[in-house]
Amino acid sequence: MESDQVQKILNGDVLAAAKLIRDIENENPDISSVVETLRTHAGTAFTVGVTGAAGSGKSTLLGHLVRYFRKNRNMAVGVIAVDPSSSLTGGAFLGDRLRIQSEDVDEGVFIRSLASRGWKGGLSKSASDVVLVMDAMGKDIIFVEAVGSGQADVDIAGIVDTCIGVLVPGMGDDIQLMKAGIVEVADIIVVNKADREGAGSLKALLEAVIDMKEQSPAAWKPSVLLTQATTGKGTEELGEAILSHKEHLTKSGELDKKHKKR
Ligand SMILES: Nc1nc2c(ncn2[C@@H]2O[C@H](COP(=O)(O)OP(=O)(O)OP(=O)(O)O)[C@@H](O)[C@H]2O)c(=O)[nH]1
Ligand SMILES: [Mg+2]
Repeated sequence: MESDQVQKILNGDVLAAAKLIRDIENENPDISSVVETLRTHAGTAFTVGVTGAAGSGKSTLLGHLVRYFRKNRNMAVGVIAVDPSSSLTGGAFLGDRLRIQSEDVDEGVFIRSLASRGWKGGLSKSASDVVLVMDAMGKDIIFVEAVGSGQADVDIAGIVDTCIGVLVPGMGDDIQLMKAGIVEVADIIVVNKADREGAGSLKALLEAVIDMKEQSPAAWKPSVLLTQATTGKGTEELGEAILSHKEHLTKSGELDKKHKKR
């Protein structure tokens, strides 16, 4: 039974994976040995967290990133949307909400939404188990979308290889936002809604804050990108920035370390 389920997931079986993910979401204790077995087969996927305030455009950006990595880079893509309030499962509604066009979804794209309300083990435990399932399925790159609220940013950053923080101009006190932790944990900062006033100055401010931090020359310096997710402007550059960060992690040996730790 159990090895059958493991084998199916390793073969990329969507139904078997969906069932296991539902059990992870419900914190069903019976599945821990399946998860542990899968762990021995996983560890090759590159993982990317996308955090930011509600409505900052994370899902719209993800729609473009899925297309970029699937179409331009021919990679198998997984997407996990952590929804703090509601429970959604599969289907067109999920795709709609994730703002991913159906023509961009083929057998190489697997999307799941997780409701995190009431998780006892916390966001990072369940989300990282779901990442593991998608990794075992053979996905090359896995995105985790989560609404950022200080701690959630930090939680997500702890389970992914690259952390993207999404900000938008005109949300009031920019310095407050930065103190909230995005600058601390993000490898790439996106100023989305670049069509709005103040995007350029927010980018400049972020760059100044980053420059003020003391860093060794070999360390990764977070990049700040302007995007307009509604049109897709800047999103290919975002895809390329993710690959640059991946290359940095690979060359410095950090990627190996992160994956071993997991
Ligand atoms: N003007 C403008 N609107 C945008 C841009 N990107 C996204 N939006 C709009 O912002 C709204 C929220 O976009 P989503 O992608 O759902 O944002 P989100 O961060 O995923 O939202 P939650 O998942 O609810 O936290 C939608 O109405 C988008 O059309 C942009 O670059 N410019
Ligand atoms: Mg969203």
